[in-house]
Amino acid sequence: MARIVKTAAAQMGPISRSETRKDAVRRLLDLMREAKARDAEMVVFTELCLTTFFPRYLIEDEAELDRYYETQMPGPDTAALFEASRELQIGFYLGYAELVVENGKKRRFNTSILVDRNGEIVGKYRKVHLPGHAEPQPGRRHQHLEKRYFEPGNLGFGVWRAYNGVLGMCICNDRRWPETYRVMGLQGVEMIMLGYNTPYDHTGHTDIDSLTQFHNHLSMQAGAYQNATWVVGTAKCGVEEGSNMVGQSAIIAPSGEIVAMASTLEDEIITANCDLDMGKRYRETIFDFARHREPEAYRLIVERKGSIPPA
Ligand code: CDT
Repeated sequence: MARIVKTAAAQMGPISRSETRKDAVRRLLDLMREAKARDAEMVVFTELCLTTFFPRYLIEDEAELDRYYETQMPGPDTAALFEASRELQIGFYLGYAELVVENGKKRRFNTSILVDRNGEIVGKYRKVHLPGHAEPQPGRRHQHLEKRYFEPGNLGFGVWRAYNGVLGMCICNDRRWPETYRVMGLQGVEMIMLGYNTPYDHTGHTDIDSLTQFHNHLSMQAGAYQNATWVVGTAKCGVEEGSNMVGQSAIIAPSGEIVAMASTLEDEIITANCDLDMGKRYRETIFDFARHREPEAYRLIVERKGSIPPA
């Protein structure tokens, strides 16, 4: 019997710098209700979906910076999402900036959580691959200071038994790295959820940046196919405070095919009935990891790296 998860990706249009947490949560609740009306049982929100994408600014005042982070989840402004989840019986993935105090020291992470249909958190992930810089770059129209405002995630790439399957999470830039998918693939992941904020001018090289939409889908489609998993990629997009960000949120099957894609640059729900059994035929044939992977050969290649003669 098929294991269908009726899944929604909740793309968001821009969030302005003046928009409050309450405003953003109101939009998320509208998206959640629409996902439910379209019969979804899980909705994937985006990366840092409670505020504008603040790493584009140099923020030197610590109190001002702290306001972009959540110190509790659920917190006073986000509790409504958990209540709606319970009431509507719909789960969600949510990306947010997390601030924790450990041994008197502030630690900051770019985080996502997986919530079940009863409003309970079942998994937490902290973004591993942080793009951009720690120091502002001269000449850039928009900074990308994730390396300043977050430390690399310290929870690894876990997977969780939920929704009658094995689910995993990653965040934005993680989707470009094969290791992200493979570490979860080796744990039998069946669906990977992720949110992204991707400005078109993210490398500063116009020829590369003109391929932003292609590289967005290329990364997720390759990750899905090579690891026989569903990938649900949800954008924050459109022109946010002058930064033009890619949309095309997509739900991608283990075949690597896009089965649903957003067509606007605004708040938009897309849905698909994702059969978690669909990856099985790939895992039993072309991507039977136990039969066809050659970990020993990979180890030898890595070890020999130092002995490659200089060009
Ligand atoms: N948010 C995020 O990770 N964005 C990056 C682009 C910025 S690189 C300076 C991405 O890989 O989409």
